[in-house]
Amino acid sequence: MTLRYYHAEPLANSLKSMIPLKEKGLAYESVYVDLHRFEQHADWFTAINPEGQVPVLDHDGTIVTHTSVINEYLEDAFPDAPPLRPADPAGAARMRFWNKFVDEHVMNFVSMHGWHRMVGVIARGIDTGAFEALVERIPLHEQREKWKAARSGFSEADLANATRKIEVAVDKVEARLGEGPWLAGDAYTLADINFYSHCGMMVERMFPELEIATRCPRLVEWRERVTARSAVAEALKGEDRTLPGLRTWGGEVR
Ligand SMILES: N[C@@H](CCC(=O)N[C@@H](CS)C(=O)NCC(=O)O)C(=O)O
Repeated sequence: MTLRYYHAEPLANSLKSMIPLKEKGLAYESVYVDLHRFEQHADWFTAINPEGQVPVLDHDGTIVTHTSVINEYLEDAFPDAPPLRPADPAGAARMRFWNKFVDEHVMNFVSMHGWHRMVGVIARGIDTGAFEALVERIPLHEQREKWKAARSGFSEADLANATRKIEVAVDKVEARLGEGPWLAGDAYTLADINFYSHCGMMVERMFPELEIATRCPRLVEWRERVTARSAVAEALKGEDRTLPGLRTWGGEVR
């Protein structure tokens, strides 16, 4: 049995499926895809994932893409490994409710601010002709538009709306954590990993104006519990080739 995981820096989507691999103790070959060099759009990579995005899981030749799909695939393909999905239908439904919430109402909004601050700087450093040639190679229409928007700068209205979505999300999670220790109930699940990777781990650093420490004390305490897990600490040690000044997600906020 071989598992190969194609990924970028340990944050957002790349972190979201790396944590379950570590939590389950599954040995895998790690293939770093350098997004700063646009390797995700290179022919060798689009031959593996025609959508030109990371992460990708290759399990004995079965290619699985999209993090929520990868994570449930791991649950089904490795039933003897420590589970991250509740066994009872109600618990599994609660976990999927939160996964859907993060995938649809959180991920893209935190991502927009990250792209505005980081990818925009990279994109503006490329001259117009070279940039147009790079954009032409991007398979997904939405990603082409996102690269263009990052280069020109997202509109103030879009950024304000994204911040509003994040405010709603942190308040919703804070309220939920008043009912139990983890998002789906009594057990740590894929839902916690999802919210942590896309928002929880960096929301204080990226959005100091939200004053998370006073506004969401339960979220902060939950974040500490997730960070303290050895599988999470292991995943966070992964390679990070982001220029230090551009580390809006994992480190400094510009
Ligand atoms: N829905 C996908 C989203 C994947 C995604 O947005 N990946 C980003 C990295 S976090 C990417 O590959 N970005 C590079 C690009 O689109 O050019 C998933 O859940 O895996």
